[in-house]
Amino acid sequence: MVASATPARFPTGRTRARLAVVRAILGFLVLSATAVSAQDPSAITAAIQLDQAGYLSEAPKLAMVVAENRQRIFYLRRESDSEYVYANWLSDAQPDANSGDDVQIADFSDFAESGRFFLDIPEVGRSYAFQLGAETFRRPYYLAMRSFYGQRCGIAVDLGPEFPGYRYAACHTTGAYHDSSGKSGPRASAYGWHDAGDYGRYIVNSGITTGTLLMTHELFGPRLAGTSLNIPESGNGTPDLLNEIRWNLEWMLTMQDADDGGVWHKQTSTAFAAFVIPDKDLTVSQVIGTPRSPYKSSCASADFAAIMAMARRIYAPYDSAFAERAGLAAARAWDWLELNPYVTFNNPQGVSTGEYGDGDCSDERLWAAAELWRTTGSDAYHSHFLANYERFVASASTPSWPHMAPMALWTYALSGRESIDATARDLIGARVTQVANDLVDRIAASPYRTAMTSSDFIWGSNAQAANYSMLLLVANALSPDPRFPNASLENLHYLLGRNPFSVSWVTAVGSEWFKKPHHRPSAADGLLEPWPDLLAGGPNKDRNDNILLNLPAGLAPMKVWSDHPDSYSGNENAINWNAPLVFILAGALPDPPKPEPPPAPSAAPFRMGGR
Ligand code: G3I
Ligand code: 9MR
Ligand code: ZN
Repeated sequence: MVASATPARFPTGRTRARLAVVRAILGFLVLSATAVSAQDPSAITAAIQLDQAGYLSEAPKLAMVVAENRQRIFYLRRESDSEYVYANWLSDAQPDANSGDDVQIADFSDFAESGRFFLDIPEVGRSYAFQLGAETFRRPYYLAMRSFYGQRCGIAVDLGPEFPGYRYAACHTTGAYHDSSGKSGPRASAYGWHDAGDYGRYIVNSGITTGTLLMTHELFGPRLAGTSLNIPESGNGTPDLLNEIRWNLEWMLTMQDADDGGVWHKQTSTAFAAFVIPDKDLTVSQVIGTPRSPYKSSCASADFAAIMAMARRIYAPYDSAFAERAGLAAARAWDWLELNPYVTFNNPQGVSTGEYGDGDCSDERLWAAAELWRTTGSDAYHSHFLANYERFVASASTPSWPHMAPMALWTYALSGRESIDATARDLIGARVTQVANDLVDRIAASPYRTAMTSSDFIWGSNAQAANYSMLLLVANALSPDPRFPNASLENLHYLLGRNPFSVSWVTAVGSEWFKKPHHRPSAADGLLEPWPDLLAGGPNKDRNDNILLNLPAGLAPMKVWSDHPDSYSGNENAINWNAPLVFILAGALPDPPKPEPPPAPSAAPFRMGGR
């Protein structure tokens, strides 16, 4: 008996009959022969690669096996008593170009029970235990979103009894205007999230991050309503997702020049901080500009306008005064942008923190126009969008910090506004569906069942995997198709352990997560485990740091990764990477039994001030 080359998602009738026999005979033999070794945790093998958090009962459930010792059959056992519950064929091994591995697939999609289980392959070993159920991703969601609390600047942070010792005092409380900003003297330095493993705050990266999180609320808010993030604001009547985002919005608002409405690019020290805990970094957090008039940059101002327009409509039911403040700020940033559309940013002399430089801000501007129109319905924004969107459609795929057109197109198509242009809506919808269909096919054809192509393995590749899934979920919102959410889960499984390293790339999620992020608090706090809930940048074939450069030559793209604290181009965390993780985890949660949607935003157009 030979396993089929491509395992059918569900065994065919004949396979089922053969399997029944196999289960009867081998199930009995293996039960008695390997129950002991299956219970023995030392039998856990990295050769069985699976989502260490687990799978949804209703979705496809695949694990990967990369072992010299080719086996034919795998068993599923209950964690509590190692009882055998299911068996199936392993697929033939298929060569995977991204990793260079020969991958066998263990498909247990037709096993629909809930609980904790592990896979057992005689002669290979057993897998980590994982969960099956509808709520599998509730805790990963909680952890991934709560990681933003752990990135807060300007306030004492304490993860509490759940993670004892993970805390720091209020940090970076001294702010100033850098010469390049066009202003001078001390200034506020409160609020915001540390960008990554460094302590800088950057408007451009805040833009995509906050936009992704606000979209999470707009698409999946009701699923999250019951999940407290256990943050200082919890219980104040506003959803915790919005409470956490507000911390960053308040910082972004401080970055708008009150004199003209433009927005500075970043607030950081002039060089990256030493590897110390946040409150021990005593460098001054400086507002850094272009460094000639007009000092503010177009990409930052456009991202800011988009975010504040979103905040205008999303916070209206919870805090109307704040929503109005955001709306006013958005309109002013847009007006500045009309006068200054082409001001790009490069690090001024003497500044070596992250650049987030982007030579073309027209996509960010498109996003601002789309969000402003979605919130206000105003013709001025609409005509900018309609005059400019078309050239972005044909190449639109996933967003990234320098490429925001996808977010612009998505929000336009999702707006639900009556004044929507039908041609634009249909063009965008067709493109999103086409890309989603292509991704579904690509995932199905890839032995590791990811959407990743070899060119995706660059700095932050894990976020690219998450963003592919985000696109699939947006496509599902535009035109529902169960293949889209199912495919989105496949990239998530890759991130949570179904990868050549058999590692969960999210700290504190799964059984064996990466341990040494390029994350200053984790490196400096003296605690054994890293801070929880951080997504690693992931494999990076460009090898932009010495750790990756020193790995063996000729590694396949998916293998260029090392769990080393100095590998900032593969093992750092970043807010714009954790954000799509939050989005896709929210997308993997069940709808609430009795849907209680948050109060709908008022149907009347919002006043943005001055318009
Ligand atoms: O856009 C090109 C693409 O066309 C090309 O195919 C590809 C091949 O290498 O490169 C792409 O450019 C990359 C660019 O990011 C856009 O994604 C660069 O190679 C790559 O070096 C660059 O990396 C950025 C890195 O900063 C260096 O500037 C990362 O995206 C960005 O996430 C990272 O951000 C840092 C901040 O500067 C500081 N804080 C930490 C944060 C995360 O590491
Ligand atoms: O710690 C920095 C990290 O946050 C950035 O992503 C990375 C790239 O800009 O730079 C890191 O800082 C390193 C610097 O670039 C080179 N010297 C060593 C620094 C710390 O490892
Ligand atoms: Zn700080």
